[in-house]
Amino acid sequence: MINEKLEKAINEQINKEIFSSYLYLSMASYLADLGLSGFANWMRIQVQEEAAHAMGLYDYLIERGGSVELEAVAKPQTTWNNILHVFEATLEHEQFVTKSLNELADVADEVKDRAAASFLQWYINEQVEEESTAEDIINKLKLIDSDGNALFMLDKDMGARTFVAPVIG
Ligand code: OFO
Repeated sequence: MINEKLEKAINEQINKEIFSSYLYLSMASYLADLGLSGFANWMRIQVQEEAAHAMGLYDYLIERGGSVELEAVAKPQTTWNNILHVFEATLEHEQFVTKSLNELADVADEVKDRAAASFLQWYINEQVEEESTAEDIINKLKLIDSDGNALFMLDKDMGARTFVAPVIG
């Protein structure tokens, strides 16, 4: 049976992952409104990734004999200043999630649940890639600046992204 404090903290993280998915879904619609279908596609894949992250924690909690207790999902922001602002907000959000996962792993350590700590390490490692990908896109957008052709090419690249279900744990 999983420790109650850890169960509560994992439930809170499930909510954050679902919110991430919801936030990126909102960003995808903003990007589609800008006519950037490739970027919108990229963000929609991100939506699926975040939903998979939430489900990984959901399944883990059940596997450990805990109970999933879903909370309300907050309304996400619906508009940004421009495309660069979208990815800066993405990076900021991922940094928030990284901090939250580190705190969650601290709870697992505190209650001496090594299995949970080991499981959560996958999520912490994943954040390195999540942050670095957002940084990479920000750098490209800064380089492109107002070059419409370069933005068109990048949008095409972003449109090629496909969903590969993450193997969690
Ligand atoms: Fe779930 O990795 Fe982003 O938030």
